[in-house]
Amino acid sequence: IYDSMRGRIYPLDGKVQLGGLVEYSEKLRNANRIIIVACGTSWHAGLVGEYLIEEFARLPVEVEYASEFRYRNPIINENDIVIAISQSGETADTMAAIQLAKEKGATLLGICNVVGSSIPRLTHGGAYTHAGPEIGVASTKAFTAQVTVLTLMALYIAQIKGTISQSKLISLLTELETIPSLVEETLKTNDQIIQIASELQDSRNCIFLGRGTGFPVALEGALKLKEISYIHAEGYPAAEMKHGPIALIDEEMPVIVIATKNSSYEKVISNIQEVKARKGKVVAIVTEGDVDVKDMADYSIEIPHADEAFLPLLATIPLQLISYHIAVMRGCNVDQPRNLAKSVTV
Ligand code: F1P
Repeated sequence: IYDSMRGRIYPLDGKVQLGGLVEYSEKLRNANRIIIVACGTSWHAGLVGEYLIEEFARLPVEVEYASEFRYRNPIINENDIVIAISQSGETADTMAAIQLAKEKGATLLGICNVVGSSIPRLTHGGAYTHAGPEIGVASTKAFTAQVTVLTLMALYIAQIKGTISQSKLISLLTELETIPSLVEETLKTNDQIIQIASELQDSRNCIFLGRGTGFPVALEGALKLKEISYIHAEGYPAAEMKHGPIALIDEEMPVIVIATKNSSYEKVISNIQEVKARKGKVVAIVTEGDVDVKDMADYSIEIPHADEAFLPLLATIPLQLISYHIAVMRGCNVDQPRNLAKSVTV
């Protein structure tokens, strides 16, 4: 029952339709909670899903590392919906996690890229991301495709639960249609990012900060840098900085901050000031035309304005490009990083 027709959106009449979920609309309406299980980059996409589903559909979501979930004794009920996210559809930990959920009678949905892979066969329904083959080991376009499906899923569940107004839904779906052109716009930052990458290439450590959905994006930015350039990097919710990581900030520490104009903008600005006061080097991802952050940061990368719900789809791109260019400059094999496998099947 996977959607082979792809997710369809109808901005004009304000309806979302995800082929592989239609049959589970009653389950989704009546579910007590959603548990998302995934590993690595897919887990970060799951966190974005949590923020969006809770925001729009007001349904509790837990996001679990499949590699941990499978070995503990988690509470799973028949009214739970368990969503497995996996680019390859073959990750052993994610498969074991949904096997466990199946035994407890939960409804299983999948978000996978590889058509006909094991996870779509193990789950009751779901959606393919149709991102095309990932050539490199590190997941990139699969991440933004997973986030797109999760965004649609959040709006779909909100629609069937009646937790979103028709006018808001229509405005978001209409804007969603413009995202591909905004992505193209964002890719034009590439030359500027090469400059920034050349400044950062010799760093030994790097911190990524974000708030709201900018937080999972920060985690994903840090993971990409670790995976392909072997620079030690950590992502934190910006507000957590004062609870520990701030001790790491000095002139040797680049801090990449998602500082776009959204509901947490003012707070992120004060985080940037805290970093600057300790001589940290700030690279800010900002909304087009924002001169205030530009003046504060050492480097800033402008991305087009979009609704907060779509921030991860745009803000992820400069972070992936930073990692890519740093890895190339350091002579790393970006397609086949050491010690990593495309799908971890053991
Ligand atoms: C999960 C994952 C990837 C990572 C690497 C190892 O894969 O952690 O996110 O980039 O390839 O595996 P998947 O379950 O999404 O296929």
